[in-house]
Amino acid sequence: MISSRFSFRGSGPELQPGSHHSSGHLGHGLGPLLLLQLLFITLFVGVLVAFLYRVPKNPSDQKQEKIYQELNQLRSGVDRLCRPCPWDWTSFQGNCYFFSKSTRNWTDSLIACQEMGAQLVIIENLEEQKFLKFNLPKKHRAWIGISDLEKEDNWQWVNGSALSHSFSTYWNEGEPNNQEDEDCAEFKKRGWNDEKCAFKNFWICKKPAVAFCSRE
Ligand SMILES: *[C@@H]1O[C@H](CO)[C@@H](O)[C@H](O)[C@H]1NC(C)=O
Ligand SMILES: *[C@@H]1O[C@H](CO)[C@@H](O)[C@H](O)[C@H]1NC(C)=O
Ligand SMILES: [Ca+2]
Ligand SMILES: [Ca+2]
Repeated sequence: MISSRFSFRGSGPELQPGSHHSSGHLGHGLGPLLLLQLLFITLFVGVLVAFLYRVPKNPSDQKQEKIYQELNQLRSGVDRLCRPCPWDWTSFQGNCYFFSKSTRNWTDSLIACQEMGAQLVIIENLEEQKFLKFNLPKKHRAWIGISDLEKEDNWQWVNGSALSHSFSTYWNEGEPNNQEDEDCAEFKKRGWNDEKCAFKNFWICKKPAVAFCSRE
């Protein structure tokens, strides 16, 4: 009688009618049966707990996977929309360069760059010098951000820094010659030249690339 309280219908051969006969002597007959049932219950609960413990992990893994995928989609979307440089500008080593298609005198070129949130180009190293040489349109000469307007033969970048002596090789042969008073520097494929600042020339602007989408 007691055993039937713990039993599950059809859960095993132990519940055969024969086993009821042994319910006469409580102490001996029920012992192994009850133990077996408890063992099954424990096992069942154990498996259930293990299963329940596992199940919530899967949806959260899937959720993470989904978030990860959405993040990737978002990122590629940003990459498609995000350009390190504006249209018509060329990107090089974290900066953007604008090669003008019209001409202005040096002062107006300086202003044109400022109006685009940039600077008349300051050349920092040989790689940049080579980049400009390669990218300057054929037959163009272009203003760069250096002049000796303040003091003759004292070449100064537009941010106030003096021209480093190591850059003397960037001048074309025989330049700067200050022929009839030339105080503004122009970039030519063969090397820099000092030119009259009133001369209408092409020009080159430079500004930092947009940092968060600068990987290319
Ligand atoms: C001017 O620009 C150059 C190149 O970016 C930089 O090395 C230098 O420190 C700047 N000078 C000043 C005074 O900001
Ligand atoms: C540059 O051109 C502007 C007009 O476009 C003029 O007002 C200015 O005086 C010129 N500057 C020089 C240095 O020639
Ligand atoms: Ca000069
Ligand atoms: Ca010259």
